[in-house]
Amino acid sequence: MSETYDFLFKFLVIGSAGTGKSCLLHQFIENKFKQDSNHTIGVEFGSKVVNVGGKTVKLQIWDTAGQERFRSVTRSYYRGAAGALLVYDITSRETYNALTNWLTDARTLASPNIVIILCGNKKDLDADREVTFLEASRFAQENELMFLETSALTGENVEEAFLKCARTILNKIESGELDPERMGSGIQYGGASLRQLRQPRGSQAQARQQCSC
Ligand SMILES: Nc1nc2c(ncn2[C@@H]2O[C@H](COP(=O)(O)OP(=O)(O)O)[C@@H](O)[C@H]2O)c(=O)[nH]1
Ligand SMILES: [Mg+2]
Repeated sequence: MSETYDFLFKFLVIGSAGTGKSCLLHQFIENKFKQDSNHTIGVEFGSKVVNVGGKTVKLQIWDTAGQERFRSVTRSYYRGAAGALLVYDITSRETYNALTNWLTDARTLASPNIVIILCGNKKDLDADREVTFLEASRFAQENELMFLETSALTGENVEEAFLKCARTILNKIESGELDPERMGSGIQYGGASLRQLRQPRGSQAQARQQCSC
C-alpha cells in the first residue's frame, strides 16, 4: 500500500470538547455530517490519501477520542505529529479562550515545528456567533497559525483546512525547513518517493563504479 503515496503525515485534531473535532474528521473522511455524535472513549482515527501540489500524501489523522473532556490528553497522543487542526467553536467564547493552552501543549508536547491551522468551526451558526472573524484572524497572525472558518455540518472549508495544512508541510519539506528524517517529525516517506530516493539521477551507477575500483 505504501507504494501508492509519496509521504505520510501524522495529523492531530485538538481543541475543547464539543467544538466539532470528531465531526470535522468524519466530514473530511466520509464527506458527510456525523449525526449521532456519541462520546465514545477509545481511539478515533482516520486516514485519507490526498493530492497536494503534484504529490500524493497520506494523512493519518488522530482525534482525541473524548480525552479532552477530562483534560487528560496524553503526551503519547501528541508525539510525532507534523500538523494539527486547532478547533474552537465560533458560538462559544469559552472554547476560543482555551486556545492558548492548546497551543502551548501542541508546541511543547508535539514539536515546536508543528504546522497548525486554526479552525473556527460551526460557521453555519452565524446568528449565535460569539467570536468575530477579525478577532480570530488577529490571534492567528500573532501566533503564526493559518486560519479558516469551517462548518462540519455543511462541509464548508473542511477539506481546505486539511489540504492547506498539508500543503504548508510539503512546502517546508521542499524548502529544507522541515527534515522528514528527523526523529518525531511526523513525516514518513511512502513507497513512491522511496523509489525516487533509491535511484536519484544516475547516482546508483556512479556508486557502483566507485565500488568496483
Ligand atoms: N451547527 C453545527 N454543529 C456542529 C458542527 N460540528 C459539530 N457540531 C455539533 O457539535 C456537537 C459536538 O461535536 P463533536 O464532533 O462531538 O465535538 P468534539 O467533542 O470536539 O469531538 C455535536 O452535537 C455536533 O452535532 C458544525 O459545523 N455546525
Ligand atoms: Mg470528539
